[in-house]
Amino acid sequence: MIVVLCGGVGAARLLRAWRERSDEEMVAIVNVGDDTEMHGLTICPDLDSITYHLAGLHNEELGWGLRHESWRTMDRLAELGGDTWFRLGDLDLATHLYRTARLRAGVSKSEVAREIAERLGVNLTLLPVTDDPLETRLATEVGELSFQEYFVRHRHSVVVRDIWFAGASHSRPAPGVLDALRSARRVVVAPSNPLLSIDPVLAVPGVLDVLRQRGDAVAISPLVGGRALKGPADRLMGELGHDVSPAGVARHYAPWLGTMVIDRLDEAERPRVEATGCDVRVAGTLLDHPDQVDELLEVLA
Ligand code: FO1
Repeated sequence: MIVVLCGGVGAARLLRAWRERSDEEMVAIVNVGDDTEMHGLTICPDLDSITYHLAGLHNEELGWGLRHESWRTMDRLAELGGDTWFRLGDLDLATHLYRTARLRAGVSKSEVAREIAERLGVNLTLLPVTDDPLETRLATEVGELSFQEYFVRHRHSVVVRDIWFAGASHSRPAPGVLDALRSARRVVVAPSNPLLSIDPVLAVPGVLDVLRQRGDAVAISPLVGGRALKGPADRLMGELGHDVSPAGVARHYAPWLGTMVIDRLDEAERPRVEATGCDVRVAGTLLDHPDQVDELLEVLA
């Protein structure tokens, strides 16, 4: 069995490519620090991004949400003077309505994620890293923000001074998370934002211990040619004093990382990454060509 530590879209694309090429059992352990409440509804963007991608229902242009989406509810809400900076599509709303009702009925987030994935025909196990409250918070130049206020409302363009995961220290791993991490043939860290997507997963007590004991996790660098594949990882790493390079990511993961996969474009970075103490593999990591995907999956396998 393969376990993948996941944020949103970058992880979703990797899982989709992998699922298309392999029958091996896969467990995605998913960040919940981006989860939010809007209009009384519980939204889990990373769980939903992965579910929608694997179901083939994702919205390619937006990079989030569902394809063939419409926005009549948001338009109406705007007419009423409601808050519409975080846009919930008419179809996507069904997911949030379903999830919120189930949570209110006392069902756990992980069970609801399983139900939604099953109904949409997703054939891998999706586990939110915890069922307990865990919220990514950011200290920024405009004050303290939730993840979605930073990411969507401020378009991740304000300077960040600190990041923390409220509730993490009291949270428990969701059922199955630690067992999957212990028994996996391979643990892979998706090319997700290290500070915003992977760190909240690592902040759940028990996760880091298993990764340290194993010492063999394989991470794919989310930085290629000094830039993030998507989102603000490059900017954020610089703002928070990290080296904005695969070596900076490897150093951040160093206490538990076994192997770092860097993109062919960054081959010259190999010695700097190796100096952090991990093995290095070089492959095309952009998942934009079938041959590259095959090669990357071979490296990860
Ligand atoms: N991203 C945006 O840029 N604007 C939005 O209005 C927005 C709404 C939204 C609603 C549901 C959902 O599951 C995701 C949504 N996202 C939106 C994406 C989300 O903010 C981020 O992509 C992830 O949290 C980062 O992984």
